[in-house]
Amino acid sequence: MLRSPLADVHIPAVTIYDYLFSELDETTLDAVAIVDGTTGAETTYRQLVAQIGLFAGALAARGIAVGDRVGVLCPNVPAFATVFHGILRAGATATTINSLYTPDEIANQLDDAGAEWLVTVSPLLAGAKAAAAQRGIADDHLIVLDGADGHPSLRDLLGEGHPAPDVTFDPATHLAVLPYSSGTTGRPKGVMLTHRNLVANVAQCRPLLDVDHTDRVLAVLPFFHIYGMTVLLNFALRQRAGLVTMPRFDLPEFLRIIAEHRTTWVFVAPPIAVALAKHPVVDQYDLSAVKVIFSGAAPLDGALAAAVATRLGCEVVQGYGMTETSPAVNLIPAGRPEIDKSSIGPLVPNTEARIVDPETGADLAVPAEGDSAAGELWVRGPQVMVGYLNRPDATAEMLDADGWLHTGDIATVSADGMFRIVDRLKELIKYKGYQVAPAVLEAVLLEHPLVADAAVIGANDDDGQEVPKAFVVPQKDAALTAEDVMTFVAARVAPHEKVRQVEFIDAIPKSASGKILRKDLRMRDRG
Ligand code: AYL
Repeated sequence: MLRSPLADVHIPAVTIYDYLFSELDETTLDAVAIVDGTTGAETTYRQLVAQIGLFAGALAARGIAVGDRVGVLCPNVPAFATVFHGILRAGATATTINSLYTPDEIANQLDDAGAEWLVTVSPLLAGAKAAAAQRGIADDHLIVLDGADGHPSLRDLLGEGHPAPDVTFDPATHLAVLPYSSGTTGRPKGVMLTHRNLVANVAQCRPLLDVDHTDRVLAVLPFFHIYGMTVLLNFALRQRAGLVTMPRFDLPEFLRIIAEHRTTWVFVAPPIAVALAKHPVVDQYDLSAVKVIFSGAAPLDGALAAAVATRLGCEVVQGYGMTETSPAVNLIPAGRPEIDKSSIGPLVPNTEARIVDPETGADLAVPAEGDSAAGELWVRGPQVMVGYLNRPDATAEMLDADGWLHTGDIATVSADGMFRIVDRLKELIKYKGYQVAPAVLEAVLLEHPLVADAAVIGANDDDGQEVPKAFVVPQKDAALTAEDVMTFVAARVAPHEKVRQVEFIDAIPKSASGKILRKDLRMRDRG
C-alpha cells in the first residue's frame, strides 16, 4: 500500500459553508471574492456571505429543508456561489447539471436525483422549462436568477429578507452535492458527496496549491463539474483569493480576461493548453501576471506542458482525480521543477493508493529505480464518495468493502511516490475534459434504422486530444455515410457528446457474454 508523502491534514467536522466562511475576519470580509469577468462587477466576501444567508432564508421560507434536492443549471456567473452555498446552507442537496445538456438529459438528472426545484438563468430557460415540464416542476419552483415572467428571480428571493435558517445535520454523512458521472461504465449516475467529502478535498489541496489572498484565479471551468466546484469555487474562496468568472470558453475573451484582471492562477483542461501553445492570437495579449497554469480532467502531454510554460513564461502543472473522489487524488505542486509534468505527482494528504494487477488482483511491486509495472489505480481517503445514488450494484462494482475505490484508470508509480496515468481500463471518454458515456451514444446509434450494431471508444484527433469515435456495422446493403451517422447523433445529444469520427466495420468484437471488447477496437484504431 502507498501513502501520500505529505503529513496528514486535519479535517474539521463542519459544514462546507462553515469551513469556507466562518473564519472571515474584518480584512478579508472586504476583499473581493468574485469578479464577473464579463462585466467587471465585484462581490466582496461580506456581500457574498450576506447573499448566501438571504438565499438560504428564502429557500427555507418556501419549505426547502434537509432532505430536499435542488437542481442547478447555471453557467459560471458570480451568483452561482450564492445559489450553491445558499442551497447547502438551507440543509438541502445541490445537484449540479451540465449546462450543455439536452432537455431530456436535464429531466433524467432531476428525476433520478428527486429534485423538485430548479435554479437557472434566462439564456438556459427554454431547456430548463422543457425539462421541468417533464418532471412536473411548476413555474414557481423554477428560479430564474436574472428574472423571467412568472418565475422567482435572485433579486426577488434576496429582497424577502429572510434570515438563514438554523439547520442541523451531521456533516460526515449528510449529502452536500449530487454531481453526475458515468463512472467506469454505463450512463450517468448521481455521485453522493457529503459535506465532509467537500471539506476534506479543499483541506487536502491546501498544502499543495500555493494560492492566497493576493491571487486572482480564473474560473472558466464550469462550477457544475467537480473540478470547478472544489478547486475553483470552494478552494479559491477558502484561500481568500479573488475568483474571476467566465460563463463559457472563448479564446479571445479568455485571453482578454486574463490580461485585464491580471489573473495569477489559470485552471484549464488539456484542450485549452493546446490553444495556449499553438494559437497565434495568444501573442496579442499581456499574460505576464500568470504564475501557474493548472491542467486536469484528462491527460496532459509533457511536450505540450513545456510549450505552454515557455510561451507564457509560467509554470504548468497537472492534477488527477475524478468526480467520485471530490475530485483531487494526485497533484503536482508549483515550484518543483524536478517533477515531470507528464506525471500526476504525489498523492494529496490523507490518501492511500494501490496499483493492482487487473488480472490477478495482486499489488504490483514498486522498484527502487524507475516506474512500477502498470496496473489499476485504487484509492482510499476522506474524499471518496459514499456511493452512487439509487445504484447499489454500480457502487459495489467500484467501491469495495475495505473502502478502496477502483478508479478504472491504469497507472504506474515510482519509489519516490510519483504517479503516472498511462491508460484507461474503463469505457469512459473525455472530450475537452467533459465526460462522454459510450453507452449513451451506442443507444442513440442503435436507434438509426440503417445501423445494425455499434460501439463507441475514445480516439485521438490531430492535436492528440480524445474524441468520441463510433464503429458502425451498417444493415445489409444499406447506403450509410459517416456524415449521416454524425448528423443523426448530433441532433440527439449535447454538443460535447457528438460522434466526431466514424469507421464502418463488419462486426463489433464481443466477448462470449456479449460485452463489447473495447480494447480490441482501441488496438485496431491505434493501428
Ligand atoms: P471526472 N490525467 C489522465 N486522466 C485524467 C486526469 C489526468 N490528469 N484527470 C482526470 N482524468 C480522467 O469524473 C481519468 O480517466 O473528473 C479519471 O478517472 O470528469 C476521469 O478523468 C475522471 O473524470 C484536480 C483537478 C482532478 C481536476 C480533476 C479532474 C476531475 C475530473 C483533480 O486537482
